[in-house]
Amino acid sequence: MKPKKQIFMVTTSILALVLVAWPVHGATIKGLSKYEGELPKLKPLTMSADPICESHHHGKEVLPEVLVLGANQELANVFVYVKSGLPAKDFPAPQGEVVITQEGCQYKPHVLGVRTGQTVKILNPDGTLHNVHGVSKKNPEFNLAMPKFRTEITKVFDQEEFMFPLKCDVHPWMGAWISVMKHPYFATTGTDGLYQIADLPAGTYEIEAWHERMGAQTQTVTLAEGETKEINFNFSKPSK
Ligand SMILES: [Cu+2]
Repeated sequence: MKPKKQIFMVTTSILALVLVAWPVHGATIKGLSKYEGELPKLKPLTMSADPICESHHHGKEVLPEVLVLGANQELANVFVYVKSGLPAKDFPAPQGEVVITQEGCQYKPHVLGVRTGQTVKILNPDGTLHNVHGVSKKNPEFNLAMPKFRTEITKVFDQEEFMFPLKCDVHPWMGAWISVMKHPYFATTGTDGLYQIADLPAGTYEIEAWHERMGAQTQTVTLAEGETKEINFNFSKPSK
């Protein structure tokens, strides 16, 4: 092999190696949601209408999920997502399935995002009758009885639809919120109040944070390739 050709081949190989080892990194937004203001007194749920539900909690007090806080008023169940600014294209198909379980006659998770076309598995390990009622508008409304022997059903939502309620017609305290998303850029805060949305292409985005009782708020962010920015959200009780 001629030395010139050899040098060319070595250079090309090094270049290829660099490209493989140094892929284009997506941008990330992350942050914290907190609750500000006076803490309302939440009334514990009464599950005595169904002794099976009650028995799952072994006498422990169960609070409603309308306001779930961490030790320092970190706010859980805030759904953070990219509201606008994404390129108009189809995003990669969702990986795996989403599981909603009915545990101690409460939905877990309480607030969630799923992708259009993604399989949603709804479980009933409670050993009692639940009725899964999705009050969706863009997707067909559904109402499915889950007697104790019916421990699993699956649903797929074809239409993008923001936050519709899921409720149980047997146990009026049961409720969850589902958002059907056409893109993967969303996250729900836990009791640490934290969220993270990764792998975003560079761009300017409108980011919305939604809470079932305290409404939605938006912030605009511009992200360069590979950049990480922090966006925090403070929520307080609506004035009326
Ligand atoms: Cu139920």
